[in-house]
Amino acid sequence: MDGNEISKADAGRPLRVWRNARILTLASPVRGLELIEHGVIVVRGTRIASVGREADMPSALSEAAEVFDCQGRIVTPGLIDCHTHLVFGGDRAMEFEMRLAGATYEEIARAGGGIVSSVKATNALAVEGLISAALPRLDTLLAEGVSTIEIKSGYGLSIEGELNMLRAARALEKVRPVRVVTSYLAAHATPAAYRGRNGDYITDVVLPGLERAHAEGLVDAVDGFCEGIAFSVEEMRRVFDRARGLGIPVKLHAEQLSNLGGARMAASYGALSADHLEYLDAEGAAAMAASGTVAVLLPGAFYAINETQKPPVQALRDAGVPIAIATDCNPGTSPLTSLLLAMNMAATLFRLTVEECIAGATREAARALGLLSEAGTLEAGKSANFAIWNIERPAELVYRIGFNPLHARIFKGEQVSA
Ligand code: DI6
Ligand code: FE
Repeated sequence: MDGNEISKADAGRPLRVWRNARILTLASPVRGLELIEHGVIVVRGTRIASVGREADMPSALSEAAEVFDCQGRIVTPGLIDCHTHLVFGGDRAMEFEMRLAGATYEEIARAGGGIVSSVKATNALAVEGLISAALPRLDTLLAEGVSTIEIKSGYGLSIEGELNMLRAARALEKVRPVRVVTSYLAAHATPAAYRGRNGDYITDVVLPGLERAHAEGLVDAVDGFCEGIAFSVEEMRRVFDRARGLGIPVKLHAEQLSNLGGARMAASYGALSADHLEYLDAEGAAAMAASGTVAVLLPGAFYAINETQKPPVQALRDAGVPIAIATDCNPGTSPLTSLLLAMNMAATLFRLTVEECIAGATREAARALGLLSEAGTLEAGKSANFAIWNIERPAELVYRIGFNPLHARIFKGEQVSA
């Protein structure tokens, strides 16, 4: 269904109004965290019809079929987690213990642990099992006001395994009130049978798997892990060339553990985002700015692997690169199911401002998913996804640690329980 069909479907629906709200629209970077006091959000069907001050919208309340009183609470766009590996089997608690005993993430990966061990646990599950495994994680995110989530494949590493992960990701949208966006990440690690033969793995699995997944309508974007322990810039080009041929946007895990120039290469394909970026240099930032590629910062992974190199936040700002924040929820390097905590970490560890953190989990996260025309801000025409919070100041969303101030979540114009 495209946007026009939706608005046609919404056209005859009654108006519903949320009033007495202090609204953070995030619509304009210039107005920053300015609140609309005594604000009103008018919703028709699944979409926002208008947003403004009650005093300026005299007819809004009288025409409404239903009026909800926000009782002076702050309302933001529904949060968007734009980088997760939410679907997987098993866990990696044992590796966590190994790291505490001194092993590094790269050593564990090279010894056959790491991503490859999650592949075994993931491929042991059918689609139903993958859905069940992911649901508790998804519910935790939704309970914090998340309305849109990106979910990657990448723990199948076989054509069927990758397809099953993407089918599970798509199915989550049917069983919970959430928008799911998928990324095909077969180029995440090399399975044991292809050790040392990345090129063959790309030829035999990654490229034909992409064709299959795309034909099934399972792929919204193509991703890769560009790293010394994973895929080189040249190998990723082969994958991106195929994505381009199929008309699918790309994104990349780049410069997480070393600087291979992945972000620059991704930018040359007009990538939606380059993610992690701890080792990004000024040249990479300039390339991202020129292509409008969003920097997705993942402080949960930085924290969990005890990284000390911080992403070059000031260089990103200076170059004018949009910055988003996500959980990177995954069993290895970021077993994190709190976007609010990721925002707190981005502020405390990376020194992002409160405004950057809130925009990073709303407007800029939508941009990173190519969804800015329908999500990420509270503006007429967008999906009526918002979060109502028990807070006095926007900064409370970022400042608290391990506290969930969500009062209610509205998804497509309906209040939903989680
Ligand atoms: N970078 C990460 O941090 C995760 N994937 C990636 O490409 C790690 C995934 C894992 O260790 O299971
Ligand atoms: Fe990741």
